[in-house]
Amino acid sequence: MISRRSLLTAAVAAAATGGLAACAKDGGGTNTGNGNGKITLGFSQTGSESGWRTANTKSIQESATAAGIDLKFSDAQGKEENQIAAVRSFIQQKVDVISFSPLKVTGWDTVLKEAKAANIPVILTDRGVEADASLYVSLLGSDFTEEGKRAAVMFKEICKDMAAVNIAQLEGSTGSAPAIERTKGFAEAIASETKFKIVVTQTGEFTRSKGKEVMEAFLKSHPEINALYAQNDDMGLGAIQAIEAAGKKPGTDIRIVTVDAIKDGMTALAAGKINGIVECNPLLGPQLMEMVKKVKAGQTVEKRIITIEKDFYQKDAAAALPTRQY
Ligand code: GZL
Repeated sequence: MISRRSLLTAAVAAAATGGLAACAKDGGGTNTGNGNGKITLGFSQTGSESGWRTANTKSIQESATAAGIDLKFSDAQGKEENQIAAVRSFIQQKVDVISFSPLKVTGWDTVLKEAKAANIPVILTDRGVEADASLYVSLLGSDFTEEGKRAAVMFKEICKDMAAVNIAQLEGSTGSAPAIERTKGFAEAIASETKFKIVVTQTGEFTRSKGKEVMEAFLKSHPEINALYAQNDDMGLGAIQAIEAAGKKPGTDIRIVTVDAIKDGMTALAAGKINGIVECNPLLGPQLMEMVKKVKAGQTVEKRIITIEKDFYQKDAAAALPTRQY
């Protein structure tokens, strides 16, 4: 296990945006008439595409309750238009703070400008957007490019006995920050390694069913595949079903690295069906609620807070499993 450090924040002074810690004016919208003096948070979630997402939703909902924050939670069911509509609804309800995990990086400028005009601060969680950084207060979540690089490091260790590594890549949801950045980080990290080659790549939409379906097609069109980089556990677990149905041994005939480290993924790692997992921690709720309270109080929060995570090899799985929280 390459242990970096457990989850939490290393507040990272915003580099990319060049912005320093952001200080929002007192969170704008007056309470939504609930009259109970509670902070009201409007949250738009992507949907329920994966085990990671389920754990993320649970963390946000339970943390809001524990923090005494009135949570208005909207499940976009995988549709960007539902997310935009939810944010507009939160603006109309005059919530105190808005937060969301964006399905895609694009399409956010207009509604973010509407939130700014309504003086309602926005905190991005989990995933970033391609928009003017002044339109949101902070981004709390993993560095996906780094996760792609970490996956490559794991493959170099896992495949050191192999002369040629013919990689199938299952990408996350098209247009999402994790898919874009995990693809980029991985490609950059293997570029100098002549024995590594991505022979086929396609989105598996972060789901088990699509991961299985796409892997079935991969195995038919590319019998030379001997490695799989699945950008989340769920797609990897679906792919394992396809690999076994094709009479091959996952973890042996096809070396597999996935991302997330949900319990099902860690169980497959312990069983030798996955060779390495890059952790991406979904338990962002407590930090988000802390940030909501600070923003509402007009205090400074870091523009970019990166959750730092571990990586797990098969030898690490058994010891780690009992304490996994998701
Ligand atoms: C990553 C998150 C991704 C997970 C997937 O932070 O956005 O979306 O890796 C989830 O499991 O569907």
